[in-house]
Amino acid sequence: MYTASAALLEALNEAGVSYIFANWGSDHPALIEAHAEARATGRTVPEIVTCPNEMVALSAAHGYAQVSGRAQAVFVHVECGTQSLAGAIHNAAKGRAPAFIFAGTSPFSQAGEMRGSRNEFIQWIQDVHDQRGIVRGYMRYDNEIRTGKTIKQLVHRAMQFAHSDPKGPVYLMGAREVMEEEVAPVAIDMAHWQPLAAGALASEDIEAIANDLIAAKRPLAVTSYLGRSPRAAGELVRLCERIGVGVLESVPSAMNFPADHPLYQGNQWNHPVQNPALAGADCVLVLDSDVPWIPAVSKPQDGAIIHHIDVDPLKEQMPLWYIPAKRSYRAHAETALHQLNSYLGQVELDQKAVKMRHGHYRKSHAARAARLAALEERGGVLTGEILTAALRKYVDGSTIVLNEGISHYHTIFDHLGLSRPGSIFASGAGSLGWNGGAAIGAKLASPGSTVMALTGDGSYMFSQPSTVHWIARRYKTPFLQVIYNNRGWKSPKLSALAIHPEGYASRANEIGVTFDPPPDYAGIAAAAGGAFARTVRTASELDESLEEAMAAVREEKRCAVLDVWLPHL
Ligand SMILES: Cc1ncc(C[n+]2csc(CCOP(=O)(O)OP(=O)(O)O)c2C)c(N)n1
Ligand SMILES: [Mg+2]
Repeated sequence: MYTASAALLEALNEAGVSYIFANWGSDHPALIEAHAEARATGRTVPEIVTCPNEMVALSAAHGYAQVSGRAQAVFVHVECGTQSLAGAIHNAAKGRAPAFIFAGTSPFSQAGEMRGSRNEFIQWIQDVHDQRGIVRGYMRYDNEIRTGKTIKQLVHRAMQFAHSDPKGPVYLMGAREVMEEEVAPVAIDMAHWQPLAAGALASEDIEAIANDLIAAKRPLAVTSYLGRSPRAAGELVRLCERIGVGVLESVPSAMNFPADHPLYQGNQWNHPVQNPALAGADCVLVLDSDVPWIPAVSKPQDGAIIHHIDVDPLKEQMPLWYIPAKRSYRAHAETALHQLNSYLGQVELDQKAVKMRHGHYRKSHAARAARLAALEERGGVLTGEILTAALRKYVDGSTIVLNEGISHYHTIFDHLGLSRPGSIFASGAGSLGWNGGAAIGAKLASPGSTVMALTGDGSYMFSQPSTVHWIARRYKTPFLQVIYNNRGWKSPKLSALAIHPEGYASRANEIGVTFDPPPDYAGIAAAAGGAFARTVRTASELDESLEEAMAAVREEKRCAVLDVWLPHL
């Protein structure tokens, strides 16, 4: 029997989807049957990963896409499962991660008119007015599958949206009767369904940007997510070395520029002070950034010339967004930087000026490196800096780090100091709990890599660790998870104090952000998935615990969770 559901699975296979992160329900009999039939008859279909929680499912697809660039499928149950995707929807949308989401809908017939008609009480209750509306504000594309006859074209159109800049999640829904419909096979030529070609700069724009950079005394590039296309970081290095451009990462969600490069000037988050590199720059090239600076606390000097190249320069998902750019360009960073480098290859540069720019940035880079090294010196207290420096020893050429450290985001970027494209990711968004699912996805996308998920204690709880560690054992995706445990939510406390530094909250003993006594975080993972579990309360326990945890991941191939107690928030 060849149904709409069989066709959907075939389309996913054609689109290169390897995994379906699935949470099944009464809307899915046709898909379950089609998948089982494909398996029994030897047709290739994506592998099903059973996900007891939908947020974890979409986070896994998010992590997979970050590592591989490819959308995977997430199957959820009608509007209920759609809602359970929860904040992972925000993360995939804001983080521009491609993902294909399918949900069934309540059957539209109730007297047995068609195969798939209602036969369970819940199908009346799950009938809602606008299921797609639940996620519409976040999807690059959403549609209802109304017939199985064109289902493959709809899947490939959705995938084209998902993989075209600005990338992101897409949503299709289909009722049971439609998913059961028997259809004739449709042949698809994948050459006609590729993502849009990368956006490039017009030739006069290349010249204008290059000339402003060359004319500047202190040119600076600011970026957040350019490194998601691995070759873009190399192009940025070439550009910066040729002219002497410093690089500042703002709220990075990828490895954008080698941290050990003398032109690297660090990364900024919610630091409540003016960034000196930004203040000193007279020409700023903003490349792929949602928040290049926070103008109320830190911004470029008045009169600085700003050029802005982005896959999404209008920030179409952000109602309020502007920077004082001389010009903004919609282009793929790797392509645009390659164009700029080709142009610069034919231009004679003032080598004295280039040398002076390099000299300035080299000096501030070295001063920063010394400041960071001092923070890693071991005293009695186990800090986030010391923990991260200890972790750095275990990072090799195939390690993928996922950073959901929240108030330790910058500590992790600073003290890991990574330089390989693709070696580190953050969610790129703001709904906590991405790291656990993302670690599963990252490991599935790159089985040969060592995956490290570094998380705040609050973010560990948000990540649904019982589901994550059950999946990780079942599907053999071992990773190291390190909890930066400050016994609660430090960030909301910092937010309150930033606005009300002398208020009642600043003097209160309890403002609802602490977790004392905390759960046995590592024990949750051990119970759910047999993870190696260890709580580290002092600096003296750190090295041995890390050694054992890494051995559990690399040799025993099981997850390890280290709950590391840092100073109380
Ligand atoms: C789903 C979700 N709920 C709530 C928040 C608000 N929030 C931002 S940071 C934070 C605390 C996170 O705690 P933890 O991971 O321990 O990091 P810490 O701030 O302690 O470093 C919270 C609750 C959020 N961003 N996302
Ligand atoms: Mg915390």
